[in-house]
Amino acid sequence: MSQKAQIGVTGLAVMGRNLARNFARHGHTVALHNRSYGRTKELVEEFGHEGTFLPAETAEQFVASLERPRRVVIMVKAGPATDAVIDEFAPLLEEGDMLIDAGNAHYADTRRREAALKAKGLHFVGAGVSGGEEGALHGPSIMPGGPKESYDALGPLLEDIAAKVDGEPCCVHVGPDGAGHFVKMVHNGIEYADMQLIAEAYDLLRQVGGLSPQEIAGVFGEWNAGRLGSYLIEITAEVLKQVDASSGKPFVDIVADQAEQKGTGRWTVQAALDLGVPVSGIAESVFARALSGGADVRKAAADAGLPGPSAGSEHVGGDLRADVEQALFASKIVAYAQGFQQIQAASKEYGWAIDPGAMAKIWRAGCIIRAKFLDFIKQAYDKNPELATLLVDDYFLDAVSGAQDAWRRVVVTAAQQGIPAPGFSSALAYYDGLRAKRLPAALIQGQRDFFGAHTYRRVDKEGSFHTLWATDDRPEVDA
Ligand code: NBP
Repeated sequence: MSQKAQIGVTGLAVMGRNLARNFARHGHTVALHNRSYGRTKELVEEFGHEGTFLPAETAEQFVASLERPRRVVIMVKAGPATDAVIDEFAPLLEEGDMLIDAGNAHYADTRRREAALKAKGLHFVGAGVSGGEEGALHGPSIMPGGPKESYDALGPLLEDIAAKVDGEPCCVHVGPDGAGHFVKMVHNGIEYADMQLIAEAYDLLRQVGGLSPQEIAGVFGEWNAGRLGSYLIEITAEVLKQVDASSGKPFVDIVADQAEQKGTGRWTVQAALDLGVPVSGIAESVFARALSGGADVRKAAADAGLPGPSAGSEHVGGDLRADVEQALFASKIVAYAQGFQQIQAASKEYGWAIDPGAMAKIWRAGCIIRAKFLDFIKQAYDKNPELATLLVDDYFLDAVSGAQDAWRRVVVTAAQQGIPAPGFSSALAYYDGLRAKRLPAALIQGQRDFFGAHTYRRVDKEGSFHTLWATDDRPEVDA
């Protein structure tokens, strides 16, 4: 074969197909492969005019059509399918060739695959890709991990097809082995938290403020022009405007109120538990979806008539809309602060040396959480890459200081009116926990020492101590 492709894509369902078209539209010759040839054929028939494609029926033909070092993008169902594809292609590749897993793999799988392929002289790049099918076609946010040297050969192609902000690509080498998929996972976790907070804001405006979905769409439209401006706020207004054609009712009223999940939010929380990072905003959003989906438990509660507050009370002390905007912004800051803290903790744990400001930069377009707000996060980490938490950066400190009275009023109103607002209230509890001079953790240490002789540290001298409790026959010790 004379003509060679700069990049190949195997796995041509909706995501792979659009990524392949995106590469081709940017002038790259793209080798195509799919387990079943039908999808490959379809792509060439429908979109062959968009660029230069080299369709292959077999893995061998596909590999032979690629220039060296070979760059093979895998875009198949995450899990065993990815391993099957790696097992098929690895024996056909040569030293220095690259396998790029652009699916939603768990970062631990990526670490395992990278180590195994490194031993064979191959470069394995776990690349997070966000933006769904539209993003894949028009410019996703791309979070590639893997060896730094593979980025030299791969980065320019990925940067070509990535979303751009002021000409800058939303793609950067995140860090070695599983760093890219880890960051993509946390991106999705933050997305869960963002969506939950927006949903709580809607619920309060509707239930307390008595606004209709159309009116709330207007409120979100206004907010979108301000500091909350983001893709998720924008689409929320669109969803709330929608009227169901068959019933004439607001669309939001005819949808079953049981949120589903594919699992990346859950992975984020599981990883955070292992790292000991309190991502309460993300966790509450995952649990809120689980609660909504627990039809049997919700029915049992409804059947038993679990009582709510005896009398509803008005929102007191401020304008509800303005207060909810403040609560939403402050809670969002907390969720992002927690997510970035998780990225920093993992970076330290695995030696990834991730630049948090660069993550904020590549999330500014192409991905689901794209927002104006990310510019401020980037600036905060540019000023201080070691920032312990975003909450202490001047911009965010000012924002939460300005929001906190309204934020507290909103949480009070939600509690008094019996409206669940786990995102707003847990974010506020986290904020108060961080700023507390003394936490009741001291009492927990006492309890632990009492029942398990786990010892404690003192505020006034160094060392570990155990107290001789009334029921204890061990002596008081400086352990
Ligand atoms: P799917 O996740 O639906 O996977 C379908 C593709 O996987 C087809 O090409 C299929 O081949 C291939 N495949 C399967 Br299934 N088992 C295989 C095996 N054992 N060996 C070889 N190929 C196999 O596709 P998608 O929705 O395009 O998503 C692709 C990846 O991108 C996933 O990891 C997904 O999580 C991720 N992602 C998706 C989105 C999105 O919005 N959809 C967004 C971001 C990331 P076949 O045609 O022969 O059945």
